[in-house]
Amino acid sequence: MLKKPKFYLTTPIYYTNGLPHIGHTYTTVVADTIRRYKRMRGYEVVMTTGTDEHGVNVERAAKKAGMAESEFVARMAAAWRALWDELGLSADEFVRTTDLRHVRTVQWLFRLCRENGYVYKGQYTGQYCIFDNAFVNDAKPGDNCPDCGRPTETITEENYFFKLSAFQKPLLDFYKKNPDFIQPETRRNEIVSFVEGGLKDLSITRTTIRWGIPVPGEEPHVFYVWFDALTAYLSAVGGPEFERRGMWPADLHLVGKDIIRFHSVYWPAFLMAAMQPVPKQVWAHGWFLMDAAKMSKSKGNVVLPRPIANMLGMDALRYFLLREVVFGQDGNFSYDALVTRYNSDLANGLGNLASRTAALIEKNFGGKIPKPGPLLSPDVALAEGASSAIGEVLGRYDTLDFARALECIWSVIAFADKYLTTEQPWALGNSEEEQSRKATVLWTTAELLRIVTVLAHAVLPASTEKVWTLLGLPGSVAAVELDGLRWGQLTPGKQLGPAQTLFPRVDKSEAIERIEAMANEELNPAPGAPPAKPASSPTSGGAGVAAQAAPEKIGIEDFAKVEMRVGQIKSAERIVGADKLLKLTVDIGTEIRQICAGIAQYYEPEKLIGRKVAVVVNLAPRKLRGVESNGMIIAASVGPEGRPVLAGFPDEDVEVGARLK
Ligand code: ME8
Repeated sequence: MLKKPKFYLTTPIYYTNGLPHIGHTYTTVVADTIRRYKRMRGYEVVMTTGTDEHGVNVERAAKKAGMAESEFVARMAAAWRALWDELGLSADEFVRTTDLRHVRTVQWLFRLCRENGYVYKGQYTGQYCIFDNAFVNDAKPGDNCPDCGRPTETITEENYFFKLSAFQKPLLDFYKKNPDFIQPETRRNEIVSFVEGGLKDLSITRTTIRWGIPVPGEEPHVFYVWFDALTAYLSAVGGPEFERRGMWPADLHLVGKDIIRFHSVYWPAFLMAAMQPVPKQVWAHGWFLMDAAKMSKSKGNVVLPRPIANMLGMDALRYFLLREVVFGQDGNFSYDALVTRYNSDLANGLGNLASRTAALIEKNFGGKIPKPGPLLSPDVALAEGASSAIGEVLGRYDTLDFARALECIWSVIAFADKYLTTEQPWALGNSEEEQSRKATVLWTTAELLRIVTVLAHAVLPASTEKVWTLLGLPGSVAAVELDGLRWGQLTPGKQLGPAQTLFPRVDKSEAIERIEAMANEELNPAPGAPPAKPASSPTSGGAGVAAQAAPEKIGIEDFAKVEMRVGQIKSAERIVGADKLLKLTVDIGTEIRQICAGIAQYYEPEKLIGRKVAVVVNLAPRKLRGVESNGMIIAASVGPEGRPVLAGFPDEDVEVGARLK
């Protein structure tokens, strides 16, 4: 048997001073999609992710958490890993920069660079950004970091330096010989002109940091974060003995545009200095922005993956991330766009086509794939459309143009919807001729569905397996070889599989409110609360709500934690795009608060002005549909639809700000 070609790809090794948000999830989803795709193209694939655990930030975070660094990073790494597992994104290799295999690799690489004359000892004074773990070139004391905007610190220390300056020409020659090394083109141009501008030597060790990999025999020197972190890609697949595993050099490093320079300048230079093979490609994608700004926990605009996966299923998030933004460019994340795409493309698109086709085959052919009769021109057109989509979609995946690959697949789905609507198999009678026509139309639709399922699998791994089962096809869709995919391979006579829940439609406002509530809970957990657990999602057959635990009794001290006061509504207005929410300003005696309340369908904003209400005033602020809500108005939930009725004080003239006990 022929040996499979290998493909080794990586995500960045993420910092452990926070937990994954949608940006990290994006890179990891892309890597996972490529991995699945390449496997279906016959490659032996290894995907690596991991955690970057050294440096001064971690020292500080561990101190703040009252833990030893090793314990802190072990917990964080476990949390990252657990989340990737939960989201179906576990890599083949998870490398931690505190792993022994990694420590050995860094020390080995350093020794080679030194033996080859590319390392020397020197003094370094510079402005250092402790948040980005990097000296800020050309910054003066008092300057802020150009990347994160925070103040830099002046640091002088003895360092080992790497002779990056010696690699200007080798790097430029390398870029010229390997024009695809840096992608996309715009990033390549940026890097080429950066290197043409001259390269300064780089300090690669620190003596001011304790928490790092020691430079053997040179303590207190520890490795500087980039020499350490980048090497993790090599540690993951054998380190010094990489030849045995046969995966190095990496075929693809996927990164965000923020770290392209480290990957396309430093990393190949380190490897060239050590005379080791350099990676084949670095691909830098753009940012996912929230409200047009980079996400950060302190700005309160972080989007978390788990609540979305719980509400809509992970496939919906994968689809959205890859479909919404052209790979390489920046994009805006909005819950509105996410749920709109879910309903239109997944529920009404793929989900509807699959269940409609299966139901028609069930009803007309006892659930057996029918044998097609003579083909008419609409059938041929559909077959041709699907066949040419195969080539186009594979070409798009090959260039990581996921948005256009999906666009093409979904245009085929739309074609099939139209075909069914025009051919109307449900309107055909039982004569032999009409039965035969019905069989042709339904076989054609089922065959198209099979092709679409195979093509979309890398992006929608869970739901395409369900469609595969629904169509009664053998084995797993993941095992299909894309190179052998052709129109006409669906065998008639096979029985369909059991019905599947694919993408139930959701009410947009409700879905967004639930996602936001889960995200708020995850970002501001109640003290002592257990970590967030996956709830049932509509795609797992439940109603999308976590099962309610039996109510527990609480002591008066628990009740006393909730501070409720009489408030008076000063203004009320609707929120564009949120049918259920009103934005209120409420006087609570000591201050005026902005509070969002889910009462818009039952209360006219104008009639609320002046009304006295009960307000929970010590609830952590949260954002609802992007609007800050600082407190909660108490209302009864009445009837099966949960109509809100505001709690109030009609009999007595109570003072604004009075406490409820
Ligand atoms: O930089 N949009 O780790 P990191 C898109 N440890 N992608 C985003 C994003 C956003 N808003 N935010 C983060 C580090 N990312 C180093 C890497 S590698 C040897 C060492 C993704 O935790 C994107 O891939 O800050 C970005 O490059 C990476 O997360 C940064 O992760």
